[in-house]
Order: sequence, then C-alpha cells, then structure tokens
Amino acid sequence: MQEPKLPRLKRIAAVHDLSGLGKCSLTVALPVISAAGVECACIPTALLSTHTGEFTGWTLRDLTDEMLPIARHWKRTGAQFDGVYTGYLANPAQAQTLEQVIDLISGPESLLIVDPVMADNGSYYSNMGEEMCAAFRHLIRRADVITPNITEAALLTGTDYTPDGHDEEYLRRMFDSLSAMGPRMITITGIRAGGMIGNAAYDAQTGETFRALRPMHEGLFYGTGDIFASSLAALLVRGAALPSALEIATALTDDSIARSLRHDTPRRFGVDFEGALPAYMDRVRNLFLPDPSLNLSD
Ligand code: PXL
Repeated sequence: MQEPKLPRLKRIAAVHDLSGLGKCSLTVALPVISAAGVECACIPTALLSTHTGEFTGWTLRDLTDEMLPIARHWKRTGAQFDGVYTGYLANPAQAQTLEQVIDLISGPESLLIVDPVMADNGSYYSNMGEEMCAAFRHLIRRADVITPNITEAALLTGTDYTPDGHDEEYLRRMFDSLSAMGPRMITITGIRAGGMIGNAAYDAQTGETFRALRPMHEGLFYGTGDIFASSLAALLVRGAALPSALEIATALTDDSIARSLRHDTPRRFGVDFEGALPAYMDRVRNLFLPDPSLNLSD
C-alpha cells in the first residue's frame, strides 16, 4: 500500500550570525527549528569565532555583501519561505540589506519574526549601540512577531530598565508601545518577578497577555534568547497558538539551562539544549496530534 502524501514541509529562512563556538544564533536556530519539524534555511549575517559575550579576541567577518546574492539565488530556485526569522546583525546598515532580502524571499503568507538582538542585562552587547536600536525600531515596523528580551524592550520603547519586579503594569506599557510600532505578536524574554523568571507574550489582536514562568536560576545564560525565539518561530510558522508556542519554547529553554547546570558547563559556552531536544520534540508532537498529517514521526 502506498504511504499517504504529506503536506509540504514548512520552511523558515533564518538570518543571523554564525558564531562557530558558544551555541547561539544559527548554531541554535538550525537544530531547534529542525526539531520542531520545520526546514531551516540559513543566511549568515556575519561569521564569528564565538559570540561576543565573556569571550575575548573573537574574530568577525561581516557578510553583508553575500546576503543579497544568496537571496536572489534563492528566489530563482522558486523556494517558498513560510517564515523569515532575523536576529543578530553585524552593523546597523545591514538592516537595510536585510529589508531587501525580506522583500525578495517573502510571500504574502510569510511570517516575519524579528529578534532585535542587541543587549542584555541592562546593557548593549559589544559593537552595539543606539544606532542599532534605531535600525531595529525601523525593522520591527514590518514584523509580525518580535521577541526582545526585557533590556531590548526597554531600549526600543525608551522605558527605564529594571532588573527585577517586572509586574503587569511595567510589561503592559512595553507591550502597548511595541505593538503601536506594528507587530501583532510580541514576546518579552527574561522577565523576573517574585523569585521566578520566564517569558511573557502579548497578542495585539485580542489584547491578551500570557506568561510562562519558572523558578529563577541566577546569572546570565548565553543563547537562551535564541533557543526561545527559534522554537517560537518554528511553532508559530506551523500554526501553533501563541500561548502553546510560549509554553513549549519556555520549557525547552528552561530544560536547557537545567541541563547546563547539571553538566557544570561554563556559562560562556552556551546552554546544553541537545539533551532537552527529545522532550521538546514530544511536546511538539503532542501539540499537533489532532492533525496526524503534521506529526514529526511521519
Ligand atoms: O545570543 C545573542 C548573540 C548572537 N550573536 C552574537 C552575540 C550574541 C550575544 O552576545 O554576541 C555574535
């Protein structure tokens, strides 16, 4: 008997840097998006030896000049992109090239997910500053979904950053101000309140907010924003509802942190998401269970 046909696999174009060591951006987006049953095509914005946090002496090659030729070639192949998911940029001017890439490869149904990667823990990353913030303010006007952390949300909205006590009112002001810029779904990562840490989401179409919180682990974990946003992007592209995507992306992030702590992995090498992938794939499978044609086991 012939196997039944399956629907076309969803495809995301991930436009981030490739940091060879340190588990962030593309080295996280590829496995996490693939494990959610979505193809991950990649456009590297820059090639770095490591990410720029807690490492010294890292190398960086700006790949702006490659971005449009790659996008033009992709367009000639006729490939469709159900999502374009953007992250770390090598410089603020690259945002303009990125907009041209988006114009070239997006279709009317493509979801644009922008992670305005530029800061954490109250300050900008190395090489980042107000110009990058301005570039992201411009880029997010056309985004469907944005995934800033609390520092980035504060910078984008001109809100004072506070490291803890992110109550309903503080978040609501940020959500209102960010959704006024354009995006219809917003998540804010790294929110802290009452000894808990996690992520919040806002659906601008319904006005609903959602939270997924876990007991706090102190300190900074590199790449966790990328794990969360990659998972969220894949699930939304597959048609998941925002609260389910928030919950599953948060669970993967939290499990990855817990595994890193058990392995005693030095923080700068990123978090150990690898061993958290099987449980993540089970959650994704269960989410799409009512529609067996979408199951990962197929
Ligand atoms: O995880 C965010 C990120 C991505 N890419 C590079 C980074 C960082 C954070 O430090 O340095 C190169």
